[in-house]
Amino acid sequence: PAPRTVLLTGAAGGLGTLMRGLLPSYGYDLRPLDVRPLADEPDAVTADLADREALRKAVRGTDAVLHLAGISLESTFDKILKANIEGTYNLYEAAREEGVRRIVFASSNHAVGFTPRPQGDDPLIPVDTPRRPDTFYGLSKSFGEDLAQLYWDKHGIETVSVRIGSCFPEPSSVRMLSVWMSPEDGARLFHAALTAEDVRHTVVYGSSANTRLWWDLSSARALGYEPRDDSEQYAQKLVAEQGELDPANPDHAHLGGHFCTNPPVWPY
Ligand code: NAI
Ligand code: 15L
Repeated sequence: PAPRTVLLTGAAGGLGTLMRGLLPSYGYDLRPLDVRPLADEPDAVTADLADREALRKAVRGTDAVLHLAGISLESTFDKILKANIEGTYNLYEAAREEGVRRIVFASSNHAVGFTPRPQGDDPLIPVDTPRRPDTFYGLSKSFGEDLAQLYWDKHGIETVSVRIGSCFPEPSSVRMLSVWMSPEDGARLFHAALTAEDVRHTVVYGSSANTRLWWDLSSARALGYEPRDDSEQYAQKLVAEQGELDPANPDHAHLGGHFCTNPPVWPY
């Protein structure tokens, strides 16, 4: 049966807030969790991913987890280790102990961020391109994908790892024209990832059907995902403001963009 009750970790974050708005219309009953309290959600669980008992209780009785919680930018290795690496391990252990069989993991393009971006007629980047993290943050997403594979092979827990590009209401840079995922397409993709059958551990890129797309969406489409949006409607304005990407500029050379050169740092 299709999952109904879904634990949403990172529910207070940007993407979590967007998904709290969009996913209920697909029939999900979301159980929000975040280390930051969610005042407007009476059923929200306030817990840190370090709290194994709280995680075990939070996953109990759910059909699936949409795992968005964690540090979403670059930080010190110690902080990334605690929140993203140990935190994701704690979540998978809780799922194993409580018999939850499906996790959708918010991976990131920064797991492969040092991959040169396609230019001209170069082929799209396939999902099995070697991982080339651009930050400790990207490294933690690479770890999460390996953890997901281990829990499939060893424990039969299925995961779709979604290497999200940039999921915000609108793209705000020329790079984002290539990697943007509209929130509505994000909800479509997470819905497909939660419901597709026999996914084992599948890695997909998460973006809209952008004219300037850099990577191959075929593994996402194989889940039943049909993106409807294209960032090109924002191109004229962004290119007028910022210019086209410059092949000689190191900030523009790789999939991960400025994360490769000067990554934004987690402020907490
Ligand atoms: P965000 O930073 O707005 O939200 C992350 C949430 O996780 C925050 O509410 C934070 O309080 C919570 N969190 C952090 N550490 C925690 C811990 N130890 N225990 C419990 N909760 C904790 O990030 P955003 O943009 O919403 O991203 C969500 C997820 O998607 C992240 O895992 C991020 O790495 C991933 N992602 C997001 C992209 C995007 O375009 N928004 C792109 C690629 C990946
Ligand atoms: C990410 O992984 C970040 O979480 C998000 O804030 C964006 O910066 C995105 O990548 C991006 O590559 O634009």
